[in-house]
Amino acid sequence: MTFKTPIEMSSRPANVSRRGFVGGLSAGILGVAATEAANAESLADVPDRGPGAELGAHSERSRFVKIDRIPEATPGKRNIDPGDAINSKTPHQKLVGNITPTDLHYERSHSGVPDIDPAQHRLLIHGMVQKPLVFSVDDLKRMPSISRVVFIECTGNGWENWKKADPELTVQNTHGLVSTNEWTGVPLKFLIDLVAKDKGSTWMLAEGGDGAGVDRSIPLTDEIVNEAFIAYGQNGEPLRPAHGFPMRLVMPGFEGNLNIKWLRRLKFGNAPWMTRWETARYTQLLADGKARQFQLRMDTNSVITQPSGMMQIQPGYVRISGLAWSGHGKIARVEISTDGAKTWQQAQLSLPVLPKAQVRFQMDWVWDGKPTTIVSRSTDDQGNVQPDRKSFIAAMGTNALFHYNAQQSWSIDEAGRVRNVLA
Ligand SMILES: Nc1nc2c(c(=O)[nH]1)N[C@H]1C(S)=C(S)[C@@H](COP(=O)(O)O)O[C@H]1N2
Ligand SMILES: [Mo]
Repeated sequence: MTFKTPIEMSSRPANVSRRGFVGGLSAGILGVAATEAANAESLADVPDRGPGAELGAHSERSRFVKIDRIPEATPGKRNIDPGDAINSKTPHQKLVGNITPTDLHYERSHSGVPDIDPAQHRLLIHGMVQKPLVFSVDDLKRMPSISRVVFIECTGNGWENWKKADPELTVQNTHGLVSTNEWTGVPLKFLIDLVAKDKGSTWMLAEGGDGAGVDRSIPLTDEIVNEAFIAYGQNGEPLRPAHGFPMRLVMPGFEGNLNIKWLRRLKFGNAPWMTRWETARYTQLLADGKARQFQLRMDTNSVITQPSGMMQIQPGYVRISGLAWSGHGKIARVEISTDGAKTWQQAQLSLPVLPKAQVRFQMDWVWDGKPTTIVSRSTDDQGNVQPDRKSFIAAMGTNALFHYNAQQSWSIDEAGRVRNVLA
C-alpha cells in the first residue's frame, strides 16, 4: 500500500536539488570520513607488488570475499536443509551499487530448476489470435530486442515482519527477495503483432515449463502490453537456469510470480483463467475476512542495508546506505531518520535513477553512541510514499502475507548492535 502526496514530476525528482544526488557531495563531511585513515607521505605503508595468478577462462571472486545467497524455507524457518528451501535470498548487506550480481539474484522456484535444452524448447502463442505460432529460442533471438534494468520482487518479500520482529534477522532475511538485473529480450508487443491478437482479448495466460506448472492470468493493460518482454538475456549473457533459461517473462513493476520462468506458452483470452496461483495462492486475506485477488503491482519500498540487522557499529562517522524501488515508476526521494522517525533528512541517490529498478541511497551520519533507531522512507515520482508500519497494519490487517512494504526500522543499542525491530 502507499500514501499519496502531490509532488511535481520532472526528470530530476521534485524537491531534490542537484546536491541531493551523489556527485554533489558536501565538502563538510570530507574530514569526518577520513578520520580513520592514517597520515602518510610515501608508499611505506602500502603492500608491495608481486607476480599474479594465471589468466583463466572466467574470473572468480577474491578468496577474501565471502558472499552468498541463503536458501530458506517458509517465513521464520532459517538454517534449514537446502533440499527443503523454497527461496534463496540476496545478501544485500554485502552488496554495493544498483545492480545485483547474476549469481546473487534471489531465486524463488516452486519445484526446482528444470534442465532445459534450448534446441528443444518452444514457446507456443495461441488463443484469441489470428495466427497461432510456435517459436524456438533462435526465432526470438533473431527479433528486435530491448534491454532494460528492472527489479524483480517476490510478493513474499518482507513477510517475516508482518506479525513479529525476530531481532536476529539480517536484511538478507527480511528483504532478500528483491534484486535488480538488466534483462534482454523481445517486447511482448512485437509478438502480439506477429500472431495478430484479437482486439477483444484482454487477458493473457503465461505458463512455465517446470514441474510446478506455474501459470498466471495477466491483464493486458496498455502499460503491460508496452513494457512486458520475453527475456533470454540476463546481465549480458543467456539467462541462468535458476532464472528461467532459456526464456522468461519480465513484467516491470509487477509481482515476481508473474515473471514466469522457463516460459512455454502464452494464451490470449478475454477473462482470467483463475488458476491455482491466483486463487489458492497469491491472494490477500484482509482484516474483514475477504480475500483480495490480482493485487499485482509492487509498491514503493526502501531499506537501509548498511548498517543493518546483526551488524555492529562504532560511535562517530557512519555512512548509511540502502536501496529503494517502486513498481509505480522512478524513486523521487528517500528520507532517513536516525531518531526513530521523529525527524527526517534527505538521502543522496546514486545515478542513474531508473523506473521500476532499485536505486542506492546514501547519507552521512555521526552516531553519538546513544541507543536509537534508524529507518528509511521512499517516495516515487507518482507521489506514493512508503507507509510506516502502524499505518500499513491499520490498512492491511494481520491476516495477509504478501506485498509488505512498511518502513524497516533497525534499532541500535549502547554497544552499537543493530537489530530488526517493529516501530
Ligand atoms: N515457471 C515458474 N515461474 C516462476 C516461478 C516458478 O516457480 N516457476 N516462481 C515465480 C516467483 S514466486 C517469483 S518471486 C519469481 C522469481 O524469479 P527469480 O527466481 O528469477 O528471482 O519467478 C516466478 N516465476
Ligand atoms: Mo514469489
